[in-house]
Amino acid sequence: MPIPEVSKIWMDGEFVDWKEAKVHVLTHALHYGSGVFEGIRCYHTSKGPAVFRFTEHLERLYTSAKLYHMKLPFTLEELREATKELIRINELDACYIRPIAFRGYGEMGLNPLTSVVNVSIAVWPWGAYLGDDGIKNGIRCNFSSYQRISPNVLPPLAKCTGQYVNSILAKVESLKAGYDEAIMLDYRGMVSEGPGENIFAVKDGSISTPPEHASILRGITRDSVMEIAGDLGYTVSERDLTRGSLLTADEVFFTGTAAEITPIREIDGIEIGKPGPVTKAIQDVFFKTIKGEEPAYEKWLDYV
Ligand code: PPE
Repeated sequence: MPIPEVSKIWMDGEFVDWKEAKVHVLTHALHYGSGVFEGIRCYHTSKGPAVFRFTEHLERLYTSAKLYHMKLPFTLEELREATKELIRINELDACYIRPIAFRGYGEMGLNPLTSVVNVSIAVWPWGAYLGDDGIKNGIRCNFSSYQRISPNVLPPLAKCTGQYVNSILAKVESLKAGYDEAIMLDYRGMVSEGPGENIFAVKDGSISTPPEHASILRGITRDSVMEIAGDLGYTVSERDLTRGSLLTADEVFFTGTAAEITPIREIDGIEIGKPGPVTKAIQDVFFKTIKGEEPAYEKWLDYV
């Protein structure tokens, strides 16, 4: 589906028309993937639009930039304000927010340090990433033949544009094989995550998710789900999961800003089952939270 156009995009401090938000074809990041980005959601609440865990997302943008030796020419608060103003200008009630900082036009060659750092923020309405039906009834996945990038190849905890070619290969392989999404293993053969989602398994009422050393992105939805599940009284552990433990789990689900909480009902032709009670209980609290209907998690909403 084409990106739904809105009126303005923020580029290096200016609000420019959607159609004019362009970069030069010799932009460094286009050639070498030298950009860092975020994916954030703003939700409709009775008190107006609210950005979910905005500070944590912006902090992760600066963490990614640090790992790639990039100094952003804007402060976190400037980016927060620019985003809010952009949402207001575009009169959006709910949207996806895509900030990106990238090495721009100037010099070619692998040394990025001499290239300018450009920053832009775009917002647009974006529905369920893996489909409304996926959120309700679950999706079908396979184990990818592509290994997830490992810490000494590229830093998995950075959201760098170039790193996503690994995710793209896994995703396309899955789609061409008739699945909805991939599950990637790490360099040790342990479960890592999806191309753009963290993963959780439920067994006998206990919840597990791969730890940071399983080459994951430290997901903010993952963190939210761990807190919600703990508050619901479930045991949540960050531990290594084998392929077999995932296939024999009672419930498996993905988390992510785009994917929100999407149950997985089948992996490699093995039935996991319909979305189960633990997944549904967490989904229920999560979807109330983002609508501003859970006072305990109001702290995660930043009103526009
Ligand atoms: N792992 C990866 C590799 C990843 O890209 C994401 C987010 C997550 C885990 C979940 O992290 P969080 O959003 O903080 O809960 N993926 C973003 C980009 C998806 C895309 O297709 O683009 C997102 O969900 O916005």
